[in-house]
Amino acid sequence: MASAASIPSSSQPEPNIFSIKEFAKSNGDFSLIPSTYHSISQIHDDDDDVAEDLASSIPVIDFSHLTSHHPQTHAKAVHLLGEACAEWGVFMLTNHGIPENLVEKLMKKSREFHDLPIEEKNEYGDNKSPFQPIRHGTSFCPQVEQVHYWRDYLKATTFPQFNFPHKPPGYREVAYEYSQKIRGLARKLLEGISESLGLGSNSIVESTEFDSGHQLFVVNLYPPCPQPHLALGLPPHSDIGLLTLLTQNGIGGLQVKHHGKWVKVNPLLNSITVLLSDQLEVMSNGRYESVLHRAILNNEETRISVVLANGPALDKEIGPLAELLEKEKPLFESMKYQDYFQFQQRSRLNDKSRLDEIRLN
Ligand SMILES: O=C(O)CCC(=O)C(=O)O
Repeated sequence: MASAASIPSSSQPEPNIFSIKEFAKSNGDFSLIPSTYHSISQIHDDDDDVAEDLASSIPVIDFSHLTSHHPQTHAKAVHLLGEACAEWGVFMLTNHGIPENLVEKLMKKSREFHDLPIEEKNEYGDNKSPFQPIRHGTSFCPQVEQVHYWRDYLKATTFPQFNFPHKPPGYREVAYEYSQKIRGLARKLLEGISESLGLGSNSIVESTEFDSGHQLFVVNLYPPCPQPHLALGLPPHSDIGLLTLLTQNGIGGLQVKHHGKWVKVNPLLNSITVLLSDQLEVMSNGRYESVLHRAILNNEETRISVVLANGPALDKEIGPLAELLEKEKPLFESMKYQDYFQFQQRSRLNDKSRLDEIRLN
């Protein structure tokens, strides 16, 4: 069971924290965070610069244009999608058809899940296997980290088998509906992305066996942090799958790296943020890069983000698409998705370190 540790001073050992939410709750009004959460250097680093002016330049893709039967409208949307993938690796998806009230219910139930007594959440305690179907835990992988991150998570594999907690009542049903809808969106986006690469629309879907592909449903909770300038919710990293689709509870915190600067993502109302992930960088042979992103904190409000990582089938070996290799050399080694997934989930989150390991010179 999670024991609520008290704030450390120099003479106290660092606390062993099982849930940052419980830690924050049981410590009341504290103003200093444990030093094991100091993930941002106090010395100003150029690498940390935020380009305020670029936030409004994040591309917007209208899903209804992408699925339009009008050939010119569709072709223009495919072109814009290709530009967004090549230049940003992130975009906001509008007119996607996911009802607003479904997202509202999802956020409400996600909050209720994280508000359950710790004993109930511990039923899903992360046993360190990335293939455990439902996992609850804190930070990213505390066993291998030097510094920890100010977030708690629920992770569930929701495809090809749907796994999800039965508590709070109604959460499972809402999550099922949402996960199905997100898969549909991801499939259509992958078709558009294939076309934007000059390939047949089914190229990525077929070569990844996407219809039996893996989907990881992640519910992040970031409690208010008294020293948000010192800690991070999640450090810079790229995601493992093909496409990540993200929604949040109206509280900002996501930043993406663009041309060496951090850019805040301020999602348009009711939009879904789409992040290009590592398997897409591999398959496109580097034409479309996965986007480096991080979660920053605030000291006032609890942030929740619901993040669905849509990947290939776990047993599928993924490498640059054969059609692209007719004219160019492969930039990445091929690897089974399950090996990539397992390694990433059990390592320290660190930029694009996993992808760098399969990059060919
Ligand atoms: O909460 C966010 O905005 C980012 C979440 C994220 O990067 C992740 O879950 O991998």
